[in-house]
Amino acid sequence: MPQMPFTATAANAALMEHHTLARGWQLRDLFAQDPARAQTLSLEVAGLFLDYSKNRLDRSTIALLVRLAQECGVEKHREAMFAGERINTTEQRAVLHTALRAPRGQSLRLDGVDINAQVHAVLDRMAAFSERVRTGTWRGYSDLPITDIVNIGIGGSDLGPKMACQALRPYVHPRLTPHFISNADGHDLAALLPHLNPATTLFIVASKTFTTAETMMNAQTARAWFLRQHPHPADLEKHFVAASTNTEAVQAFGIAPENMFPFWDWVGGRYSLWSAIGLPVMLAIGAERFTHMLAGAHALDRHFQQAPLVQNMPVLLALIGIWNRNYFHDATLSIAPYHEDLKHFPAYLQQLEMESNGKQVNRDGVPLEACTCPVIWGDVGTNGQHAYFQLLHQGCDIVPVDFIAALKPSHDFPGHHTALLANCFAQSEALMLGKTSDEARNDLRAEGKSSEAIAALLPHKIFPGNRPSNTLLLDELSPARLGALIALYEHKTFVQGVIWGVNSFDQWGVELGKVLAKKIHAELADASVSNQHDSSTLGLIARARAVAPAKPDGGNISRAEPFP
Ligand code: G6Q
Repeated sequence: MPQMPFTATAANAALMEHHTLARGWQLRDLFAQDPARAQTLSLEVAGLFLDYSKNRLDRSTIALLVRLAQECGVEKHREAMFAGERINTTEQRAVLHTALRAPRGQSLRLDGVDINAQVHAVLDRMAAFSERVRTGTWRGYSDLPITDIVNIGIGGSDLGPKMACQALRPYVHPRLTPHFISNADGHDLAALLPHLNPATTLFIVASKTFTTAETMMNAQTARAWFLRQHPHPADLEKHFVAASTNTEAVQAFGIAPENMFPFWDWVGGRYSLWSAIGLPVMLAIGAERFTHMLAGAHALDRHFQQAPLVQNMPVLLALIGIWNRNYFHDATLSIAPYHEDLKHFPAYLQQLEMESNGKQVNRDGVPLEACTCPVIWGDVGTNGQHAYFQLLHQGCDIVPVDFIAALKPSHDFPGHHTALLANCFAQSEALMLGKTSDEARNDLRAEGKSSEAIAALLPHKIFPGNRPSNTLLLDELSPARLGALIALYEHKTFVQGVIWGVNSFDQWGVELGKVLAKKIHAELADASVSNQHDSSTLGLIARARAVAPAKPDGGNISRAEPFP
């Protein structure tokens, strides 16, 4: 049966009508009319507290949005995902990242294979390896323990582990420093390698396909650097391991099967943190804490599967996003973690949501009428306040915000954390309340300004308010809470994908990027190659050739001198 767009549901018609009322609501009035508003429009799950009361909605809006989710078959699709149906239809793949965090012994078979046993066998190997590295029994070629871990991967093979290692940095083993190299741009490797001792460095080549150009280039450069300083290929095995699904390519690179940690095609790149791609995280925080992260995510999985839609945190987060995007037409969503350790979280969500739901056709390939994923962006508070928050308060576009904070800090410097939380709460309050002309005038009078000064300044001091936000509070930023937080957004993304009608698990735009540059790369590397291009592209190629005459790519890392 062809897929029905959400715009054709009865719930959408009711929501459109409801929106004609809701768009006139003022949040400050809604709060004044209902003292229990925050209590009604909030919930707590797996150590995460979500207050969604500062959105332009009420309980009747939520009821209609839940109807929308039901009419779009969210429950049926959710069951299909957890059961291992091939819901990634363009690649004919199951989508089972939830199986990666299911406790040992849960029965889950895919094509007759017990994937729970497979998952735990790899987790056990990762744990044993991590234990050896962390205790120092895994030694480099000069019999010294490992001090630096360099993850070479990109996209889904980079953003998750990089975000998690930063988020959990208080838990990182004191002898180990994780590094992440992703870009084709050699500047990153050139800056890092001179600071590394090859004898105590472990490289993880992380690539699901083991064919991604950037990763392969960086891995080859790292390998060449290692061999230049220690010309003993037999010792590579002490310093290079892989996380991949492609055994042949890993072996061809020269990494032995026992140093490869596998995963499976039913794990999407951006959902792979929980698999062998999480190896740098496990090395950094230890297998036990990694298990806590998995358990936090699993707690959220169970909640997502079992809680009624109206009390289901990822479903609510998704529906609020749909309300903002498709009814209020807000084109972006800002992520504002008030926690320095979550500084890579906006970039992680950017990939999760935009790569999953940045689509223009539905699962049947039919062009969509309604908009899909908003632009996701953001940075940590309070830094954002001193930069782009101006636009959030007084700009022409309304930008919904997800504020994220942890109640307990992991440091004990007096005053800092209270100030941080105060800023976080004050921003969402100010965005919601705004400042009326009367309030602004009173403030200016209280400052002793003259009538002329008040008249001149007043328009600048008015804040429209009524700007929506969610606030997510974690009791602390522990491995378990981080796991729950990530799973929350994964399932939010899934629910939105179902309602928009897209396949959230393919990424043809990424595949395009993987082939596009090849033609021009050949022309830059070999002046005798020329293809047809527009005049702009030809001009750019000519400029690049004029500065750096074409030469075979060998990678120039002359700054990477041997460790003294
Ligand atoms: C994620 C995408 C993409 C992918 C990278 C790296 O969902 O598919 O970001 O993770 O392109 O791919 P490899 O892991 O295969 O190197």
